[in-house]
Amino acid sequence: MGIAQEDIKKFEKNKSECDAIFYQAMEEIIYSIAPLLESEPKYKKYSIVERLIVPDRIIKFKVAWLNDSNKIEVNTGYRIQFNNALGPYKGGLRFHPSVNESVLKFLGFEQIFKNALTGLPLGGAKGGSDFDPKGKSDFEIMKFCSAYMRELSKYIGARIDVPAGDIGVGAREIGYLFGEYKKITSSYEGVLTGKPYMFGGSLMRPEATGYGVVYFTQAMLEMEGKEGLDGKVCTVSGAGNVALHTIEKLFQVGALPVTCSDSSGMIYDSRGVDLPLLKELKMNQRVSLERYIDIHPEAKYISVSEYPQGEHSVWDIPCYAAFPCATQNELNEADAQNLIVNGCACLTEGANMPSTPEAIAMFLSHKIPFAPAKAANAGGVAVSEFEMSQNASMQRWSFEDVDVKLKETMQQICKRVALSAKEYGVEGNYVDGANIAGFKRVADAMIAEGI
Ligand code: NDP
Ligand code: 2IT
Repeated sequence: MGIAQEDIKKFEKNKSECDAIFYQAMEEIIYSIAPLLESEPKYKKYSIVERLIVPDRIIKFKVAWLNDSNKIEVNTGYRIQFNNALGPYKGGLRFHPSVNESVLKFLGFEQIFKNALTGLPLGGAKGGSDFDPKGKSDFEIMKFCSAYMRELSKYIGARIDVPAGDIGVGAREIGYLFGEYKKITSSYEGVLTGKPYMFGGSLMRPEATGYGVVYFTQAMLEMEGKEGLDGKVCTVSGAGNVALHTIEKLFQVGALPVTCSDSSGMIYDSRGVDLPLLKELKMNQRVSLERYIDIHPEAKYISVSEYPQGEHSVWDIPCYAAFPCATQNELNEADAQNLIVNGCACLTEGANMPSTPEAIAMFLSHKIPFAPAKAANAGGVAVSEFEMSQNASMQRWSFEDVDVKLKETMQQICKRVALSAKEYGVEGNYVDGANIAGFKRVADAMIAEGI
């Protein structure tokens, strides 16, 4: 029995306790790093895997807040501080009804390796709440954020733990969270990233994840000797921060993004999606994508109720490159099959773990360049670190400066990942390359820091 099988068996007993989504993330890493564990006995000697899969601490608390009808509502808040071997805990906050401990554990675990891949001094964490922002008034969002921060403020700090946005948390929520932190502590510090520019946010943080996704894809296509994105039809899922800025950068590099989606359905517009309209609908009005066809009746809207469970009709559309940018496990084996049959030449994960293990295996077995989330969407957290640097030194960097640094960072990550894959005998496998390179950096720091 090989080292990976042994490790998997050992952790199998945790499966029922920790549950499927965290196990999925953990299993992928353990399989990927098997060659490294074989060749470097120090990682076994220092029990790095056993230590890494358990968060440093899981903070769970009640969030009671007053809605607009003067009724008290109660939600659960979390912050999972996973590992701070490389720097302060860092990672987003997700507000979505599907949030639970296991989802945040998977996200926090992935974040450790993603942050390590950036080469920046960042540990890994994730937090959030089962609070559903949909349909809430601005005042309700404000009251919830204040109540959530009243508890969270006890555990974070500019050099301790620096949260940011994720699903359901953007500049508006970060603004309210920052305001409450400031009131409680009287401290004006870079305790959150993704802040509005007027009080310490970095230029380009809103765009960073999506732009980084496209920069990574360009670097990977070049590395693999494939044609670039110019003139190519692309499919994108999601219609939030990551999806819209991926679409924006795709247009800028001459590609034609033809789809997007939200939790109620998808839009297919063969002329290229109307980005200004999408921004108006999803960022300003916060309404369903269905409204797109009021303005563009010739585009196609397919409601989620129209396609079978587990199938995502975005992936039925032929494309050169596909960009899942909505949520976890949104692209399954059947979707991968559809994409490949229709000639898809490259897949880049904008969301965290959007592809199931079976879908990933299908891409890898067809030798189609596959950019895993922890490498491809690291541009967001990288620019978060740039925001921390600017706050700490009381400086403001220009949009162009941040853009240049982001592009360089994504190119370096791509190189790092490709080299690791080559070194460990899996050339062209960016999934294993990312897991190995990320693990190595964290593991070596853990060994050097003692237990
Ligand atoms: P947003 O909240 O801005 O947007 C999320 C989008 O995905 C919305 O269009 C939403 O639809 C859709 N969506 C969410 N859940 C589901 C679901 N269960 N089924 C179908 N559609 C869904 O979030 P972000 O764009 O910030 O995040 C998207 C992904 O990118 C997440 O996986 C996140 O972890 C990851 N990510 C985000 C980063 C960031 O900087 N923001 C950085 C790195 C990764 P609707 O509009 O109907 O709610
Ligand atoms: O998944 C992610 O990398 C994020 N949600 C962004 C984290 C951050 O701290 O900017």
